[in-house]
Amino acid sequence: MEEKKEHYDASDIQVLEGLEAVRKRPGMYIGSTSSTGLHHLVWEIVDNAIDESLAGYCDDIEIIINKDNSITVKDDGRGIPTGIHKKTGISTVETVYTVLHAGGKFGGGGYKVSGGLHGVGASVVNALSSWVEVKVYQNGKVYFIRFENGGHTKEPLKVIDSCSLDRTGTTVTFKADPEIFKETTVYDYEILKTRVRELAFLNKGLRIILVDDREIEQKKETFIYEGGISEYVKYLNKNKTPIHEQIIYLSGQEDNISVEVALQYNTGYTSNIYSFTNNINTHEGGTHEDGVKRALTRIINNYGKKNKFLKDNDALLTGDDVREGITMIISCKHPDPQFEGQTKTKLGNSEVRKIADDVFSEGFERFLLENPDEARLIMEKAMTAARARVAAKKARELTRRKGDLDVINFGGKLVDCKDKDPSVCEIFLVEGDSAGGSAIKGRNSMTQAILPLRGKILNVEKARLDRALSNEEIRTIITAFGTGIGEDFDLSKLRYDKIIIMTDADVDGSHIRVLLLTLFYRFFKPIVEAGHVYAAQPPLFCIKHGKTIKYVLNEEERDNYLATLSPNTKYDMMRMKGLGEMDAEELNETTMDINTRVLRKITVEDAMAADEIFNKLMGEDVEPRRKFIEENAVYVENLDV
Ligand code: 1YM
Repeated sequence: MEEKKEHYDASDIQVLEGLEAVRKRPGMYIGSTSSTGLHHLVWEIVDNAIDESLAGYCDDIEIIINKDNSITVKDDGRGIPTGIHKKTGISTVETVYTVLHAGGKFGGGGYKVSGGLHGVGASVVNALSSWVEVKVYQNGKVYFIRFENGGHTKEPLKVIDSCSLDRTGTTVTFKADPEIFKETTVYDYEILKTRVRELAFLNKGLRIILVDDREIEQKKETFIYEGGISEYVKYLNKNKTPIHEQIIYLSGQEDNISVEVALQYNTGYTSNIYSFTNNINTHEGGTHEDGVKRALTRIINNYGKKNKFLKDNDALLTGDDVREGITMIISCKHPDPQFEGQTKTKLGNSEVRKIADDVFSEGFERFLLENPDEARLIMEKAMTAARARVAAKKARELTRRKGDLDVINFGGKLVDCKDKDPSVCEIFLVEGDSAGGSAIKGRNSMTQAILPLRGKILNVEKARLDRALSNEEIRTIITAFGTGIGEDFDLSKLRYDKIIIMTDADVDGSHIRVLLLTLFYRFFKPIVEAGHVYAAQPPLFCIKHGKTIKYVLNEEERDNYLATLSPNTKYDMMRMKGLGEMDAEELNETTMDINTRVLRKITVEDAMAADEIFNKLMGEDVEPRRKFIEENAVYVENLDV
């Protein structure tokens, strides 16, 4: 590092607070100390390796879940600088891991573009770990440093070995502190895998290996996509039917801000647009997404008019028309992104709107000119959507009138709560009339509304908005929520703070949950994004001994509870078959009472995953569905798809 000293000045590093501050208020730094926060630690370390790859020095990253649920992250970059840091007087490695920095540049030179805390993450991870070990391979030497008890340096950086001169990189191992992560310190392989795959898609050519060493048989998967986000679109469309073969890819850069877009239309009716900035999913969109959408609508209309698909006095195609059936990834890399919005996942930099518009319009216009067959298919698709939109509007007007007048019919299903203040109200969407009956009796009638659902909800993947609106269950849900739908949607009109899906813990139950999540994902995404959707967690087992009855949520809890009983107790245990088996009081106590119940907040990722399962099970393509059912035959024997 010494050779770079001249690049530093006092403003490069701002020591804001000590690591102690991080331990006092971990939520401020990693969001929460739940399982989500735990996994966040991994990304903070991985982000530094990704930055190194974006800077052009690293091709391979390996993430290992060790037996003790510590995590090892390795990269083959330059290695964190090992020299003495001018400002702190200790090695740069130690500085990076012990000094809490303001965001922004640390090492000088190239900018950091990866997500998370912009390079400040290493010290945060250290603060929240029982121990951390860092090895740096540099100049033919292996440097080593260890920290304990929330970031206390055990011993300064030292050389512990030699290595070949061409071996460089950083290896970090950390163990999350159970004092901080009281809920759990156990990693979920699938959570890590989903994000690793996404990172590999977003950073083309980067190889990321994920290893799970906790089981006797090691699990190991490698993710590398030479096609980057084009392969991501292909992956997302794998269970859909594309209307054109080629994935359209456009990219460009201006003022150090790069924009990449990949897209493909399919025969479906929904639009799946995912945007990212510096590898962070911008769920709430922002200027990059606005710019691309604006350009897409304009270019298609221009092309349509110029090539006589649209006549002079035809109405213009709307944004929704041209996005029907589109799967699109937008990836922006920005040296200084501003994140806004409720969940800080909306890109705010205004200059990006024009850059994204320019990059997209230039590339997409050329694509349409050079590929008239594909252009025709896309035009026809958008024009059909426009016709359906006009029809849907008529259908919607019909529901609106019905919604106002049909109080009796509506009241017959929804059992509303008395309080009208949305911030305290909840609605339970309950599977079946009998559980619905118990829920009505067991609820707190001031704040808890019950909507019993009969039978299966319409498969919205196959249905456009107009048909979805003709489904009675769906209409009831829309009316109950109060937000309207489609162009009329207004989140501020939501009548309940919590929408709680209450289904059985069996295959039918999860099927209904998937259907509901898909409905929300497609038509009420802002409700999911704003964190209003929850899944109730009804107990899986009921254990009776003597006069005591204990309900437990899962096998682990069951075993823990059984272990607390004396071996002589007679163990009368029953696996719950459904919500309908519980009477009102039991249902209240186990699943509804705000003091004793367990709810799971549904995230957009959950809804996205539901969408994926849904596509497999319900999409038009029979093959993936047959395969899924075959592979999961034991679970789906009474699944009616
Ligand atoms: C497994 C985690 O942290 N890799 C890593 C981190 C750094 C560098 C290389 C690096 C950056 C720079 C120069 C620079 C970091 N360096 C710093 C700092 N992997 C992992 N690989 N040389 C090496 O940004 O200029 C912070 S992170 F600030 F010291 F330069």
